[in-house]
Amino acid sequence: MGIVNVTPDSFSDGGRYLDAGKAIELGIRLAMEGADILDIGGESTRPGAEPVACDEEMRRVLPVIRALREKTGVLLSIDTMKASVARAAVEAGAHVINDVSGMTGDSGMVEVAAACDAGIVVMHMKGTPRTMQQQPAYGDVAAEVRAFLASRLSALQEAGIDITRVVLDPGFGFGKSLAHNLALMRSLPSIRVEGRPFLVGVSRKSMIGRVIGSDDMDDRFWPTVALTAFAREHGAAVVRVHDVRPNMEAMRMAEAILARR
Ligand code: HH2
Repeated sequence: MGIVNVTPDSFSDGGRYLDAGKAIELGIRLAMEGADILDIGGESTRPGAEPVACDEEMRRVLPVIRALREKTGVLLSIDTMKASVARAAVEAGAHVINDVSGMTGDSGMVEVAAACDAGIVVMHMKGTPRTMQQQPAYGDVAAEVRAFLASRLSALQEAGIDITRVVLDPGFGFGKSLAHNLALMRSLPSIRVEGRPFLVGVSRKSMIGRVIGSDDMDDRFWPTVALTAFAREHGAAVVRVHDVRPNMEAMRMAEAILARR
């Protein structure tokens, strides 16, 4: 899954693709590099990020979705916590709804998901982007994340959603310390629920900067690739990344070793 951030303030590429033309070019390039899915977002979820108004979020993402639907053959995902943005994005051609609040942030989101046949990414987050990194605390982080994902899966099922549409995401960096993120990565196989596949999003995240002791975004490129291979080996079906080609190749290598493609 290649990341297309149509935002001024994303943590690693804010402002670079705010212009629709630049975002579309990026999406086309990532598709050519081998992305199977493009994740298009118009609101940063970095720690402390300010919320974006619904109209503005739609203004950013809808033209990009429409153009990428026309110009690429890959699946398109809308990265949003707002039901109205998700609905408009699906109408514009998005195939997947990726909601970092696990469909808890907007009371209308489950209804939107139930009314269409889009794929769904359910992610765990503790708190909101504004507050989530203020000393997150857990008893057993893996058990708590698993319990949340299981409860969301049940809620979606109760709303009439076929859970084979759902991909689960532990939410790396969303209300988690470095120790929590590392524990979750180690525990991936044990937090699987109902056999649903995992999406892992660690690309360029600060957990990498902390381990390698650098704040430079460029220094996070290779550790991201290493994490992709690790995540694939431990059961991730989708990795959400800024740099598609090297991460896709890392996945292919892990798959060749595991011979389970
Ligand atoms: N991470 C980010 C955004 N959306 N969605 C899922 N499912 N999983 C993730 O780990 C995830 C996500 C944050 O990364 P990015 O889009 O690069 O930054 P920003 O939120 O600042 O735009």
